[in-house]
Amino acid sequence: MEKTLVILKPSTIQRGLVGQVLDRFQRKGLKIAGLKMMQLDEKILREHYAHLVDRPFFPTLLASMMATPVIVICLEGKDAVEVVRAMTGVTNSRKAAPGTIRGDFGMSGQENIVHASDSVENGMIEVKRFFADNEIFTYSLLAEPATYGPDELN
Ligand code: FUP
Repeated sequence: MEKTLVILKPSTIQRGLVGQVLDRFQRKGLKIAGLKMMQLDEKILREHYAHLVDRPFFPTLLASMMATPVIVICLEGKDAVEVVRAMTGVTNSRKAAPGTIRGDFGMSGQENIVHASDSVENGMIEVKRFFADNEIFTYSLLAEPATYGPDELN
């Protein structure tokens, strides 16, 4: 099934929201295929945010993402990328719809709680960027037959 990368950013760690954010993904029915804490550095962030390196806010984005360790999560499920992006909400938390993670937990464009892959292709690239192959697990959830209909499990 499709995989996507989520990062619980330093704002989530500092504000004590790790459990609540992770709980939302599990309640939705997404499977945790990988999860670990890591300290990001400039090298991986320049790669991850390559589309933003020339923007004026990039230095503060770097500092923000390195302020504490982060928690990286690989979530798996049908249409996982689209589902997780919808749950995340738009970039600026003040504009994110209530009911989304950013909309419910954030007040900032930069300190916006989570990163979520924005396309299926980037999901695959980003999972590989943050996880070694042996850190991604394949297993069955007993709840799967109650989570999906049979024709959704391909
Ligand atoms: P998103 O896909 O919603 O995470 O948004 P982007 O890839 O455009 O931005 C990545 C991160 O850069 C955001 F999560 C926060 C930061 N950012 C700013 O601080 N200011 C901006 O104007 C845009 C992005």
